[in-house]
Amino acid sequence: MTIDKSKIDYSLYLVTNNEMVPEGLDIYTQVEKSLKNGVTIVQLREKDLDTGEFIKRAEKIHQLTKKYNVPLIINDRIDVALAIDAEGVHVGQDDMDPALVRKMIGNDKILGVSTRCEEELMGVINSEALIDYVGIGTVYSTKTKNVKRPPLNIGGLQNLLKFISERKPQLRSVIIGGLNKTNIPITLANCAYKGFNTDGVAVVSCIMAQSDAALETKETLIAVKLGFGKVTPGYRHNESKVSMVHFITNGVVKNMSANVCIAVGGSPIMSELSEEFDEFAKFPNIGLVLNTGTPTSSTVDIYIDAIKAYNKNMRPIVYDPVGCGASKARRDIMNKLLNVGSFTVIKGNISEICCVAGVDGSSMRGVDSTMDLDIESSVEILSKLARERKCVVVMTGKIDIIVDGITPRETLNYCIIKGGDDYMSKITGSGCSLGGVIATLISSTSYFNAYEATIRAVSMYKEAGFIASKQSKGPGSFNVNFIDALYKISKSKEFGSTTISRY
Ligand code: 3NM
Ligand code: MG
Repeated sequence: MTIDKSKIDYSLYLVTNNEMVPEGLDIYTQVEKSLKNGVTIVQLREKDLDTGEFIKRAEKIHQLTKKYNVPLIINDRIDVALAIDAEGVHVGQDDMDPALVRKMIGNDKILGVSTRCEEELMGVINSEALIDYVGIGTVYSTKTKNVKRPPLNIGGLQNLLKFISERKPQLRSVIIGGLNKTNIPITLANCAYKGFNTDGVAVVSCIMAQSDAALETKETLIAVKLGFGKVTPGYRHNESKVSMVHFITNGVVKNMSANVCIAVGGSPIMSELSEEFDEFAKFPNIGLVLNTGTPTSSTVDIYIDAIKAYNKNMRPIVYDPVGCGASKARRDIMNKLLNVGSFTVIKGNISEICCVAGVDGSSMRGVDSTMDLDIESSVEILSKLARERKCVVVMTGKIDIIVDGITPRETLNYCIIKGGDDYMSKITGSGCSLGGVIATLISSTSYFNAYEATIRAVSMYKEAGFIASKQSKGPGSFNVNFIDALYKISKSKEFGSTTISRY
């Protein structure tokens, strides 16, 4: 197989491991499934095979990789690589000197070297041999390989990628160790955010050890693409800090939103001054609630500035497209905002969600929900939107449905939350200020906990509604009791009268 070394796609790099293949499956079927579903390069790594057996296996694997036009790299064994005319060799720090390897395999083959620190990278950069790529690891702790040094984590990884970018930007790299579909997007996004890029992600167990390697490969590839995406819905946070919530919201609900945010431990800021958005978005643990319920001719630019500032600084946004289907003008605004950037959570009633999802038949009367949909169709629409926008989508109503579009899956996870009380629909702002509770909770947790944090926010909200209703004589006292209840239960672990069904 002839390869153009300038065009090698390192994005999803499979390193094999025969020992962890589940019973009933074998290394060949696992590798073929992974090739069929998007692995871009394969390394055959065998630690215990005798030379004859190694060559036999390598030949069989090579037949497969050639069929999918994917390069095959042999770990450590130059003789095996030469015997089967593999596309390349990968060596570790304790293996043969890369300069010698290069002499033996010639200039057309791919040569990769494992590195763990600046010193080892310096060795690669100064090597007289042409080294095509480095493996950088261990990123996170892993059971797959017995590694003695502590994992690099994001900070260490960023430093090494920076080191390369400053000294030898043409050196390709893949990152390895404990990477899986859940942590890949945020890991890549966190590096890209700083301007330090890698070329791919190398994985072992998250494909080789899986009973459905086809599905797992597909999902891991989605995760890699998400991480490499220019638009990153990911956000960063700081464990120790209290959440701040920046509200751009409609005039009707400002007071209620601020009180509710404080009740659950957040710190609200109301601002529609574009000039300070970038500064705000740099605060630790800040999130934006963008509620477009009362747009004016001048607010659209403010919305856009806010989305840009929060996306740029990798902070979460809860988008509440209140009444977005009520008029052509509102639909135009919604479309503009969807085109500007990305959101972490989109929240709305049935009509609003249908409108954002671009589903026909969403008719609106004022800002009230007028449509009726069964759960199955609702979940379908929510999943479409969640997948497209890579965010969490919340549909509020008699029951609330939440879909997780952040964790890449073939079928998205969702949950149904039941509880609350009718009183909640008798006061203004109860829907809108939920956005503030969601923002408070997601801002103090990591991107990949945003779904769980949203579930907690919605259930806490419903539970407070239920508790308050028992103590109230009417909507007026309900309003007061609701904030009391929310304040009291905001630290609770469980919400007794609210049910969460997960799917
Ligand atoms: N090399 P998994 S870590 C083969 O740090 C290998 O150089 C590493 O396996 C390094 O994807 C590793 O299952 C194993 O965590 C990675
Ligand atoms: Mg080795």
